[in-house]
Amino acid sequence: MGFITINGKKVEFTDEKNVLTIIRKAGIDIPTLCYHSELSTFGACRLCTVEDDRGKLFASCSEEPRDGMVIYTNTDRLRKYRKLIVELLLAAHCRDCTTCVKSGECVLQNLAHRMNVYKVRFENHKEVMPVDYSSPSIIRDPNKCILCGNCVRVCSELQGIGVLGFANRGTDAVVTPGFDKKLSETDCVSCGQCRVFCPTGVLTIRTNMDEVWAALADKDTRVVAQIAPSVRVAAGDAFGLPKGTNAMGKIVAALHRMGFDEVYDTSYSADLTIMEESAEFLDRVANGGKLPLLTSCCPAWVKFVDTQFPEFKENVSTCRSPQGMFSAVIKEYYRDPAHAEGKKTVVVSIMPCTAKKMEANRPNSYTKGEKDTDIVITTTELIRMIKNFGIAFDKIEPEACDMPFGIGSGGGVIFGVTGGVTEAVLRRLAEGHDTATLEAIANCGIRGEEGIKEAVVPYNGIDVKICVASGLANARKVLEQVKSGEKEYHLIEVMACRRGCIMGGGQPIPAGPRSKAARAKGLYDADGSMVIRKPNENPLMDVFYNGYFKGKAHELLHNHE
Ligand code: HC1
Ligand code: SF4
Repeated sequence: MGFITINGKKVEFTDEKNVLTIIRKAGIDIPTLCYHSELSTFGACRLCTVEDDRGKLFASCSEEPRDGMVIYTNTDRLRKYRKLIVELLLAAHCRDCTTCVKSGECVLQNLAHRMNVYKVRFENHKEVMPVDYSSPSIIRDPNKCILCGNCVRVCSELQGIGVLGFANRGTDAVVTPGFDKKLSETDCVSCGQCRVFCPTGVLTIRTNMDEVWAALADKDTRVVAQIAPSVRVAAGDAFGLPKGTNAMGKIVAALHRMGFDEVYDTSYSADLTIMEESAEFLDRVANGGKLPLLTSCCPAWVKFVDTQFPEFKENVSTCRSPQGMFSAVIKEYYRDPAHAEGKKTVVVSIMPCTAKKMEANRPNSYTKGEKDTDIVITTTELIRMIKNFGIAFDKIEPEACDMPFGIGSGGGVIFGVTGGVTEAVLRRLAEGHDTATLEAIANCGIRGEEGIKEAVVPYNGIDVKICVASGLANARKVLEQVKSGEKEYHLIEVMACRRGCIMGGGQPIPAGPRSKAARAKGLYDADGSMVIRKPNENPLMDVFYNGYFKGKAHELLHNHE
């Protein structure tokens, strides 16, 4: 423990790794473009530079705290220094702020405003580079790059893939995929985490909002929405609701106002996933099938296995994701002329995830030659549509989902946070449904912030060994250990994003470090307040397996290649 004096005030520190963290802890908003607490320190932008009592300038992100240090964060000299940095960055930056998707949320734009840079004194002589539209999920516009390196570090350090890197030197330096490839030609898994960490508008979500408006405007089209679990605890961020607020009822109401004919909760098909995946798991255990079983809901993870660990392909569950299952079920229902009433059906999936756009376009996301999910929009696009429609989201009264598919269990809702799929499987397999049983499952080791979690759960005479990982760099570690024989598991759940879909690449960019915890709590609270907590106790499961869809589970709920 020690003290440093910041702007004349003594501040205590303990194990903070750099001066910048202590400055922020003291409630001072020091600017940076390249620092992120979850990534290695790069020290490139120099905006977090501070001045000490002897007039020395240093970047606070790369300086270890020392007891007795005296620093100033906002002297006249520092203001001029930072303003010049921003001016120089803008000099080499494209100037289409009015139409840039990032406008209003761009860190560089905000800094220019804050520092009163109202005119860029220098001409931009940089050659205009082509924009990469090749990915179904992410658009990459290198003309807006400020070389902060965040995307490079996220993709290699958190996701363990390393699609992006630096090339060339000096004023020719750029961030690009290797050999100047397009994103679609690389091992990019469409997770969108580079977009979350990009401070400007280089990496943005490929949007599909106009297709949704077109479907809504067509009177001969039935537009059906499904809303993923984690959308409900992030959408409110954009409308001033407290972090992690469960806004599901408001989202449903907003979609009804916009003209959606039916609105559903993806938790319904998450319950179907649990029914199918637990059956597949028990079958593999009983009949010597490939183990460990790897979950298949997260498309970025599935692509990661395909490209990085093809030897584990057969371990991946054959279950479609909840998105895929729900869309296939809706489409099948309305293929029946008795239900269709002469209308065409368009399924819009509202997801926290950019990779779901890629999943919807995979060859195995078609049934009977028809695309299951027609359009995927992210939470961020949903927010823009709600704003565009002029809905006062904070005031709109909540509404319930529609029928015949409008019931999901709490087990389905917690899919949105890492460990949720496993927890729901364990609920399915447990005999009881009393609070003590559910609490014992919740406390078996699969909840919490760690990137890799393990649990051993006794079931039918065997000790079921489970691993839950989030972040693909962690998933790589786990698969390497399984490969080398160092670890042995029966079930491995992976979500590509840190803490799962709540931090998906299509979510609003979290404001502050508490967002992750607040979103997770929002989902666990939503689960806790539900009458039906176990997927197998959702009354619509029986309706599915013994009613209209009897005998169709295999065709609709599984991948067939
Ligand atoms: Fe997810 Fe899933 S939990 S993958 O993170 O299995 O996107 O929220 O919808 O499909 O249910 C995402 C979330 C989501 C699917 C479910
Ligand atoms: Fe890397 Fe994910 Fe970005 Fe692709 S979308 S470049 S995998 S961080």
